Amino acid sequence: MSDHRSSARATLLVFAALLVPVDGMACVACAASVKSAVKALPGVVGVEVNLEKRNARVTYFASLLTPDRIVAAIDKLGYTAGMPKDAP
Ligand SMILES: [Cu+2]
Repeated sequence: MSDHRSSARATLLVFAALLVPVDGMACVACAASVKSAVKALPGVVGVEVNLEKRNARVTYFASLLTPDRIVAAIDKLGYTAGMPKDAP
C-alpha cells in the first residue's frame, strides 16, 4: 500500500481485529507459516499466532480484506481455520 493511496482513501480504511481459531498447528514452524501466509495478504497490519491457544490474532484494514480471505489463506496451507471472532 503506497502512501498516496492510503491518504487518498483514508476514510475507507477501517481498522479491524479478528481472532481466528486455527486447528492443526503442531509446532513453532506451523505457527510461523500461518503467520507469514496471513501477513502476505493485502491489508493485513499485524499477525500474532498463539500456538498454545491455537489461534491467530489478525489486525487489518476491513476495506482491503475480508475475514473469509484470511480463513482461506490458512486453509490453503493445510490447517483448519474456524469462525473468526472480533478481537478485543
Ligand atoms: Cu509444525
